[in-house]
Amino acid sequence: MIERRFYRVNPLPIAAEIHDLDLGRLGDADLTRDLYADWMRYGVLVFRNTPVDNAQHLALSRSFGELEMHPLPQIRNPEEPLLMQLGGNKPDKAYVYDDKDLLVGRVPWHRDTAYTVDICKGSMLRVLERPEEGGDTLFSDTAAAYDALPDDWKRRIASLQFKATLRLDFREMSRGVTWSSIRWATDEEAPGSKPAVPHDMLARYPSVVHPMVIEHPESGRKCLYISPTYLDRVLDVSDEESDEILSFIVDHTLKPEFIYRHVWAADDLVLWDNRRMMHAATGYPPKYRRFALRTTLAGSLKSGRLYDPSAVEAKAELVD
Ligand SMILES: O=C(O)CCC(=O)C(=O)O
Ligand SMILES: [Fe+2]
Repeated sequence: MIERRFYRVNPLPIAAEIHDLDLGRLGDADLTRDLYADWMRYGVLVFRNTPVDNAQHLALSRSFGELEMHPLPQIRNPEEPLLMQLGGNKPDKAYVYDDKDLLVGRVPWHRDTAYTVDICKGSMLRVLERPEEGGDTLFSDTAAAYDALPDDWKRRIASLQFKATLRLDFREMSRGVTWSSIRWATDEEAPGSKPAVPHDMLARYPSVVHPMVIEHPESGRKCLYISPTYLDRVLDVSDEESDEILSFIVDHTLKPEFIYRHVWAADDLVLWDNRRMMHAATGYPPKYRRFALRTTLAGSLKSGRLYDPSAVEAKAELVD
């Protein structure tokens, strides 16, 4: 454990735990500076045993930047729209993976809001109701993954760009999935689970383009900026080459040495740097409940552009 003025840090191979944070000091300039430096150092901060209410969740998040509402209005918390919510009384559609795992709330590898031009800077998640089984969150450190790439791969991808598109039906995802088959659960298997979001909603989010490699604006470290869940293809190469590059890079970033698995305990809060880390949710059996709230830190990288410049990016206010 490393002692800081208002908390202690326990560095893990990937990520670091924050213990004994003095919430009474929130907003204090020294505390904010220390926390921010640790966030940049470790990429993921796991605040253990830190019971917060919604106002404190927002206040702690604001120590790391300006907040924004989630671009998808249907997952904003009705009382506090700066919080997005997962699960609870509105569980996700249940899927059956590999003909055996019946799960809700599984989310394959991604970066938050990677289907927008301005990918968010980070997110802070708090799980208020935990299932008895599953419901873990995984993180991959794409700065460490970049550093470990062979030099010829670093050169090969240095100036490549990829196309990304919002997808909410997991059956349509291809990259970075960790199953070989997927189908919707039947009503007998998971009664009442709701269908995926309608396509007119998706049409409001035209495809975007991002660089494969970014230089982190604060640490200067290079990061593999891919977001497998929303990834369509690499631009300006053949289909075969795009597949070859993405298979290699996605497999590489998912090697165990770059991954932290967070098993949620009561009163945990987890903050990730969305520029450096990608993440995934393992999901849980639909007989259990899980309820989570998350803040989103506004993006500042401005790395993206619309794939089709004539498509106007729909603003959240336009959505009913
Ligand atoms: O449910 C989780 O553990 C993580 C879900 C997720 O991708 C997110 O909150 O951004
Ligand atoms: Fe996410």
